[in-house]
Amino acid sequence: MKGWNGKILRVNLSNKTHLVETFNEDFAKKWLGGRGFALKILWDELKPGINPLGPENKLIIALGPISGISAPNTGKVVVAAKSPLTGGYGDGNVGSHIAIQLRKAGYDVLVVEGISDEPVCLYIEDDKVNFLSVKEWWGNGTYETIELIKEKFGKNAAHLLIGQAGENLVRYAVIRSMEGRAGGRPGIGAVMGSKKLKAIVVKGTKNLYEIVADPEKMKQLGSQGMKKVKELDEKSHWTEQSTNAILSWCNDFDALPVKNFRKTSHPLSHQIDGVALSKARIETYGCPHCVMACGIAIRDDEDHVSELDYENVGMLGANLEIFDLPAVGTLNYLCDDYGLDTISTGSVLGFYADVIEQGLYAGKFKFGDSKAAKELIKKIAYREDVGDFLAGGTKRMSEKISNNSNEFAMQVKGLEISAYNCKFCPGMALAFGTAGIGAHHKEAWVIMYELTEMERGSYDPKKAEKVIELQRIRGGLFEGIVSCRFPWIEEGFELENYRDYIKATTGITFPFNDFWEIADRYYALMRAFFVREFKDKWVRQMDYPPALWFKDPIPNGKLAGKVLDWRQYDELLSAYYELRGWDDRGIPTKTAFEKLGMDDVSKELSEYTDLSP
Ligand code: PTT
Ligand code: SF4
Repeated sequence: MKGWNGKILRVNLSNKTHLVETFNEDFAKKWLGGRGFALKILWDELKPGINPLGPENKLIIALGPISGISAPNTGKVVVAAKSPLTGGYGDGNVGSHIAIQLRKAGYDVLVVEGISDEPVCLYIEDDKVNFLSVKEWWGNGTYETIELIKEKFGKNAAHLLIGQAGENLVRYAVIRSMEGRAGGRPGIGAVMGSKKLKAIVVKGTKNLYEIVADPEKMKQLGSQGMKKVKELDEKSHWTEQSTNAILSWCNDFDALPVKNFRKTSHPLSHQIDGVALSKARIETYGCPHCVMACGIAIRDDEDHVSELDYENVGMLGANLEIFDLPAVGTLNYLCDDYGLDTISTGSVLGFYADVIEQGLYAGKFKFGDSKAAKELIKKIAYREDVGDFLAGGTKRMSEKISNNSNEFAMQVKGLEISAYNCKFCPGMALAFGTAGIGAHHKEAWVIMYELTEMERGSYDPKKAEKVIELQRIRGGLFEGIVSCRFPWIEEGFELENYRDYIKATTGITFPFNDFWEIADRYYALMRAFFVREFKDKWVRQMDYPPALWFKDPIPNGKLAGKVLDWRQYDELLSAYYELRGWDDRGIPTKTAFEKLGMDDVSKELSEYTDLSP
């Protein structure tokens, strides 16, 4: 087999042992890599109902067949586990040198099991696995820990690590890496913390191209691709503002989250938009092998260097009505240092200010108060006072507050919605509703098409088709090959390039339809995972966005009064299910599973719920 090492390194932190398992080409072709490998392992090995923060959960770090290879933007890894935030399958995509080093160490997947009796750093050097006691690192923020890692292992050591939020089991703690890289929104950092695993460091010495089917071809394609993406970026100037270019666009189209998603634009939004960010830039950060580095860092109001992406600015800025870029920079820096997801943190604080304003909860926090937001972020990371309550995420908070507060807790399946306000975007609302891990824009960013190429307010089933098309590309292909999707989405670097890379690395020609079938397998298995966990509590309504988008119209501007319509959303959801071959509860039918070669999943799921034929 070429393209994959064919090896899974399985490490047990409870008894400090490890073993190496192999997989064959059939497995690799069926699941491709990254998200696919993680999903399949977690489905097969986790008993339903286990505590995501207990010893039975497993932390997966997974590569794809091109991650780490010298080609555009391949320095990415998938991190995954059963999510402590949603209770379903959860994952994230992080830029890290681990993409290169784990491959050079000879593995495609690292599975971490058990719980250590003391804080450890897992240090992998080819076939040597070291469990290093790092009691003195426990309690440190991520920036200090990265410095300690560099001191101990050298300045280029490939790492993944957590901050205090992961240690204290905040349900939306992320895993961090390098300057400004973070991933695993559904609490994968808390899973790492529950295992007392402060950091993972990997060094490998094998030749990266040893497992490549046609090394010369791959090197040639890789360097041509890097040159091409660089040229495309020079023409598009996308990296001048990077992801934050979208902020003024969302504001102009009434799709910006402002004041816990109640408003859709704000007259001060220009103070935190892409132009403002670009002007404030003091440094640029990027992932390994990136030729269009998108991380714009500014000096925040406490003199830290803080890297800001759109989601961070949208959720910690506009959503909290904080239109002061250095102040937003500080909130972002704190989230990075403690290892908190910025999207969920912005949503939790927005919801908290909202329930206080509505008189549903006693507290002093108000929209626009960056000083208080700073204090609250610290309290969340340490679970101090009200921070313990906020650390559960908006769904758990609303369940405790009750009084219909769930209507404006901005989440789907427990995962907080990212920074797109969909009061008048039915297609994007469907994308959030049906994203495999809960409300994440990474799967189907249909809003761009909905606002530019489609009739915006329409519930045309074509929108369901588009959502599936994008889920296949973004949530399937890019999460399976494990490479950054920005060259494709932002610079127009064609998908054919990735098909050619896979051919050169694995020797296998995957027609696009094979990629889409693999992607459909991911979506069927993510859904099966949720259904197996929730059993008879699984209902179609778990694919609904919050009621606010249906009940609370856009307050002002040219779209004043616009809001989503329940009946039509429900019809659009039915169209989506039909296209996927799922029943009207949103569960794949036996036939759909069979078509994807997943009879085993269908059989097991039948133990928990009646499947439609
Ligand atoms: C991603 C989510 C995003 S998506 C952002 S900004 W974005 C937030 N970033 C955070 C951060 O920073 N610090 C922090 N403490 N929390 C954060 N939470 C939020 O996490 C990220 C880039 C970006 S920037 C995006 S869109 C693209 N995402 C990709 C993806 O998902 N898959 C893929 N194949 N390629 C992608 N390329 C782009 O990567 P999650 P990163 Mg992230 C500081 O992981 O859990 O999916 O959440 O990984 O290395 O930081 O790169 O406007
Ligand atoms: Fe990383 Fe941004 Fe480059 Fe993608 S474009 S690889 S997210 S720096």
